[in-house]
Amino acid sequence: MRLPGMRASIIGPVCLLLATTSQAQDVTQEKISQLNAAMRNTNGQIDTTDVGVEFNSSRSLRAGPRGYNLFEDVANRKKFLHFDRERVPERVVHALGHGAYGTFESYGDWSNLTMACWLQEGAVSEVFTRFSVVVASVGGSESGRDVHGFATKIYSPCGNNDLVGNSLPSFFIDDGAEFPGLIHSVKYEADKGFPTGGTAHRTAYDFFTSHPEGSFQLMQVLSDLGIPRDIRHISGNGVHTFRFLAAEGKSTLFKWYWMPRLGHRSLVYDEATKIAGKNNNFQRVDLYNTIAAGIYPEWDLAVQLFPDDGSYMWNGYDLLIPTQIVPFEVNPPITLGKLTLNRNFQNFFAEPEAISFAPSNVVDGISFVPDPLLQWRLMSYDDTATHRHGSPNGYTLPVNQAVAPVNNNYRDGYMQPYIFEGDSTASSNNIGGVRSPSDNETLQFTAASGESAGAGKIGRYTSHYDWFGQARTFWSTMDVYAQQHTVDGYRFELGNVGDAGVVQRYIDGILNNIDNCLARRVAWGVGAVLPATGSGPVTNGTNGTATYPSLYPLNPGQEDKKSNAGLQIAVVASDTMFTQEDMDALTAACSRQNVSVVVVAPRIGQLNTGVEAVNSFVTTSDIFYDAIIIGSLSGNDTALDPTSAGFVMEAYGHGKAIGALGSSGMDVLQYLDIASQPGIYAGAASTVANQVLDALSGPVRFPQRFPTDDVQAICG
Ligand code: HDD
Repeated sequence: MRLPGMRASIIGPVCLLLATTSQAQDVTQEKISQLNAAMRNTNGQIDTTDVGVEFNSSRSLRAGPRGYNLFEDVANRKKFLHFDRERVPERVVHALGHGAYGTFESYGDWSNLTMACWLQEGAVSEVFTRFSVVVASVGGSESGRDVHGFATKIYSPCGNNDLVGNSLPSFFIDDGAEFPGLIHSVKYEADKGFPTGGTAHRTAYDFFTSHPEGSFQLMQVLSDLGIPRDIRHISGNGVHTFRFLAAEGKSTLFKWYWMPRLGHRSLVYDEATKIAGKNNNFQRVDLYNTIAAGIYPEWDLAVQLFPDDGSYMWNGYDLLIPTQIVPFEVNPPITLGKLTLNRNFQNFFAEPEAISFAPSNVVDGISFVPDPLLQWRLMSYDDTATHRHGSPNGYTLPVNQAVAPVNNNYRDGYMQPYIFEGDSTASSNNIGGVRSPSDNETLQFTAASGESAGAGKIGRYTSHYDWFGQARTFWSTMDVYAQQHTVDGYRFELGNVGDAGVVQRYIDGILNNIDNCLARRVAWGVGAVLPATGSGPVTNGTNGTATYPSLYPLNPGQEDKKSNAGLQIAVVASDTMFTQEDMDALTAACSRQNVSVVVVAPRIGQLNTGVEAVNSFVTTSDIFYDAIIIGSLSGNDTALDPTSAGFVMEAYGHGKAIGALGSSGMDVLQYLDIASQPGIYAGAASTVANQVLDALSGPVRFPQRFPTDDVQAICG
């Protein structure tokens, strides 16, 4: 398997000894049995109170058919008492999320690196992955521009191991003490209650202006990487450096990544905002439906390795700074195993909502480094889970339970579900309670052997490094279309900040330190003062600014050919447009690549042509499809009705592949005045289907159609 943006030769050893299907079934069954023990099936059962007394909960107890309700309706009062408390606090960040179960399979024996049991030869573990967006509350839009969370709980035989990462490889701040301030600033403004779910406002940019270390992260969010099509096409990034511990305590530092086998796909901003309004659940629908259809997304677990000499430095890269990354081109990752998501949850509240992750949940063989962002995370997640579950016993909820045995003296507390036998409640003891492991039975939570606990004078330290360098590298790596989208991203955000002082400070203090032309273009678009030409660095491709293709996997040609599995193509039809024969030809070509063909017409149901329309122009919209095909027109028609034409032209404006079928195809495209543009195809159904499918796995979009700045005029 080649990773995006990498040469085959830099891939590390991939032992293809894949776990057998039966092993995967066993670990899945083990977790399912645990979940089943908690399942309740009320289908067809008689309604009862919570103490098992049958009653008709749909009618009030009243003093006669026209009389007052009686206080004595104790059963219904109890029902309300429960209903009024059905909501638990939403997560303070990453509140909006969804997820699925699956498996993790180790590609081989990684005992040279780590004792972690889920990374040994043939190891297969059940997992649950939750995807999320950071800022929006529950009920917000999954498609809004934001970092996406990618948290995986590995129910391994040696205990739960959580990998809690994001869709982007760096972060906004480098010290966890600033996290509450960061989150306060990006959430709605305290005195107004808006905007919810976005950073295009004053407090956010005031924070960003005074935190230049986050300039690289923010640029990534404002590029198309900040608006992924769905979560099957994002990567997961651990961001920090972590520590592997092998036998004898040998320490190797690592950074981890989930590399999507489907490649990366993103929206364009106009689509993202429209999807947010028309179906704010688009991403969870995509995951749920593809898994239900047997199209399982997969990611490779890749790690970059760094020798641990106690300095936490590698080739000039500071491994304790989470705002900075180590490009794959300078430290190629190796792939250790594969994550597959293959099973939908059964109950949204009890599973994706009730699950709680913590980067501190690691097994023997994985440990931490003194990165001050990570160190605060090691405390914050369990704390917030305790608040959210209203109890420290959240780890006993079925979705959180380890499949490994859990034996300890964590006793009592709100909603303790277990009845522990015996009188011993202390470790260690001599009267028959839990037994303490001997030193050679566990190494957990130890650092590299010989490392000292302290590293200098006690103090509150600020790191000083080249805050703008990696943002500049990212900027230089994007092609001109991606740069234009990112400029528009800055313009949208700064154009909504509403405080000219903050806007100017961001342009002069941050953007102009990254690239003078970028700063001038953004300033031009938002009516700010343009920084003087040459007052900031200029990256024009000739002055040696590094570019690393792996940083921007959306550039055309940067990835391996993408799989189209789970994508959707809309066919525009009507009572006189499109034939069943063409439908059969399209379906035959598309189903080979697991792509759905959805017929959209003025009304749902069977059309006069015999074709079945599953969506109408009222129930759906072009933004939900990856490409559009126009059915053949009957007779000598060449003109599309305005609704169909609007449907096609919006997709055209979003850079999507467009096909037109039959002898009318080319005429219709000429009528729409798009016939000579890239990504436009006309002809027989099977030919057009293959051209559109090729476009979807190749360039994906045709950004040449998007308007671009006159860079020469703005930057000189
Ligand atoms: Fe965090 C949730 C990822 C920094 C404190 N974080 C949360 C989730 C993800 C991340 C994916 C959602 C988990 C879920 O689905 O339940 N967070 C990250 C990454 C970070 C990061 C990749 C930087 C590398 N986070 C970070 C810091 C702090 C927190 C610095 C605090 C010091 N994060 C939290 C939290 C949350 C959380 C407040 C809210 C809900 C939860 O934990 O369970 O504890």
